[in-house]
Amino acid sequence: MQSTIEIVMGDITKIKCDAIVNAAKSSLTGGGGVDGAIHKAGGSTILDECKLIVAQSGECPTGEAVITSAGKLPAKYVIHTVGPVWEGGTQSEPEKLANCYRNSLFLAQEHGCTSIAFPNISAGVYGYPKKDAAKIAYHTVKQTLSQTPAIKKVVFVCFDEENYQLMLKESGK
Ligand code: AR6
Repeated sequence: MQSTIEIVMGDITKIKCDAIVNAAKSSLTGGGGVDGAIHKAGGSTILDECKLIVAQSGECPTGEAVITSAGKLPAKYVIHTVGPVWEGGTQSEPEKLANCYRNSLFLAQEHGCTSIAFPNISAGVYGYPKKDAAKIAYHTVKQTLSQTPAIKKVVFVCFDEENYQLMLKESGK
């Protein structure tokens, strides 16, 4: 079966996929934006698991991903990945952002997930130019799906109209 990529507008905490992805910070201590929304809706077990991961393995480097349960959310897992802070494109931000999508897909597959939902990683507080972020998000996922045959459905969950339109454009729709 061919994998599908959906682009929707909405709140990722409401999405019923095996895994939803969080745009976290390296300390995995929660924050604003989608990170805040996920911890608020999911409850304290997610933060407890994040603290355990940091205690055992240290902070999560930019571009890497770790997995926890999803607490009270409809998803089974939350994959926490750390997007790059935009610094003008001089700090390998495109490669780091692509790694977020790749590593999240691989981690989801390792945990038996068949569906995964992504927010627009780095396109908020971290200041990544939205059009460039959308391009990397869509095309990295499309390319990586050939290496993650277990993943049958990817949903890009956009929180605002601008990101939604940019993602649709990248998808050719
Ligand atoms: N569902 C889907 N997308 C959302 C939601 C939601 N409930 N809420 C916000 N977004 P951001 P970043 C969108 O700032 O740029 C945190 O404080 C938002 O509109 O959440 O990677 C972390 O702790 C934007 O398009 O993440 C880090 O310190 C996208 O999610 C830092 O922010 C990402 O915006 C990470 O910054």
